[in-house]
Amino acid sequence: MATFATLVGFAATGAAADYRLGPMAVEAPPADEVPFAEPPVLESVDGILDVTLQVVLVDADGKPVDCGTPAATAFRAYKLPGDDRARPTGPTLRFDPGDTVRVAIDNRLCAGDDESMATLVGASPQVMIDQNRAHGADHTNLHTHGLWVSPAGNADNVLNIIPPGTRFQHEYLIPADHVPGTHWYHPHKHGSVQTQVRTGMAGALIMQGGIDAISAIAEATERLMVVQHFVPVEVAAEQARTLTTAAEIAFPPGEVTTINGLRAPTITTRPGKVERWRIIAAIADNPLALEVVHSASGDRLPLHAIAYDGIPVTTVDVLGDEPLRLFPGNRADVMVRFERLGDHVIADGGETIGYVRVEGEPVAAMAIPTAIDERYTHPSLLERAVDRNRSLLFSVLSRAGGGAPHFLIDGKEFDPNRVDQRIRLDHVEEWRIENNSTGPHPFHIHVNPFQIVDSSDPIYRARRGGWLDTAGIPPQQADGAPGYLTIRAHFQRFIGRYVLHCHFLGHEDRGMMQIVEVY
Ligand SMILES: [Cu+2]
Repeated sequence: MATFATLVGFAATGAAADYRLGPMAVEAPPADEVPFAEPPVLESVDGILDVTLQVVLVDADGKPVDCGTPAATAFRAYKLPGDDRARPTGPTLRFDPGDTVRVAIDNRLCAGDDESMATLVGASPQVMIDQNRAHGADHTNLHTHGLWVSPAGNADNVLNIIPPGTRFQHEYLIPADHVPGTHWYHPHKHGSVQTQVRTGMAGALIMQGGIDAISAIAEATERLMVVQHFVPVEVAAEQARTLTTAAEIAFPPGEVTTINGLRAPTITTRPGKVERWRIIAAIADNPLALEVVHSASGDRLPLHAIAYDGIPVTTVDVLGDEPLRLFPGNRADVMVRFERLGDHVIADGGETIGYVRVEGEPVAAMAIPTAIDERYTHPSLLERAVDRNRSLLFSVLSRAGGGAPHFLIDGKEFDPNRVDQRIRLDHVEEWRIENNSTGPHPFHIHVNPFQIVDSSDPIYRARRGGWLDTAGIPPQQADGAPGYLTIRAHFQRFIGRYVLHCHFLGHEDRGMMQIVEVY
């Protein structure tokens, strides 16, 4: 197997300053090309998926590092117990609606990576405000981003904390009527979410069924693309201390973009082929702007989006003139047809992150759907009576004396002991979420997804009625009015406390999060 260093493109012995490689060839894969590959897949059997994931600190070859022997270039990773090396992307978990999914997290990170966690455990409420900063990088937990499951107990409970040296068993009962789709898992321990996600802790959750059975989709070549932005552990730790403005924390420099942990991998396909890509923005910051370009002509290939955030659309969204924009946490299932021979690049913001080489004999004509039957997605709430309206405001306030600003929702930083939104079970609510910052904040709410009603961003306004679980609240408008996103959600089935937050995870770590309680 290729070493971890090869996979993510870092020198095994490189100092922190060497982690960023030079510019890649932009039109064709290099001579020593990396073939496209996917993470290992673990699939449910007879309705049960039972997995243990070890959380380990690894060296540049993916080998676990003993505590007390810091490596120059080390990452955090989800490792399978039987493997002697971790891969840079966690294993893919595949299951069906109605399944029971058990994930044990065995936290083998080194205690004392961050001493400040110890001072917070058991701290008085007056001290708790201090937790709204980067801290506790060796403590973790698990979030199943996009799954409609219980937020309580040992299910999708992100208020849980798994200290180093401990193991915690999760159990997710997947509803039989869950809309199947593309989701992902990552840690969500407040204070260390950004640093853990950008040093390697992410993997795909694929719920099978639904639109997978539509013939044009079933016939397409399916590929998973877990897109990650990597920095080594010591760089993430340094940046957590030194990057202070809202923009620096949301758009940190120096990340290496990978697909399934591979730097600029090459897909090989045949002319006429239609492919279905499950793309996951498994990132903490720096949104993606993805495009596929035919190298010889410079033409951008249309991407046909059949699902966003794992939830099928009803009218297929054809992206021709614009790149596919994904905020951290977003997913898109897109279909793309390769008609012409030759090399193509997959680019993110103009930087090459992959290649597609089209060669060989043409295949028979393959279809791409233009519409998807509404029975495959959530029933629309646009004509439903609204039980309650709410408004929320995301803002950033500079701190007296300097340093990182305060990241606020409704004027307050996160407090785990305060319930910010109490919601009746089964209510349909409409929320107007405003942003008076100069940059966007990606809004994410756990458990139930939401439907777009309106926005000051024309891209979202054009997608009125579409479903998401993460959407950028646009920045303050030219006339000084706040940017806004209006959504509807149906708070179905699950009671308990969970969270809404900014998915620029460095903003979340510093306080841009609220507790929701459905009762
Ligand atoms: Cu934010």
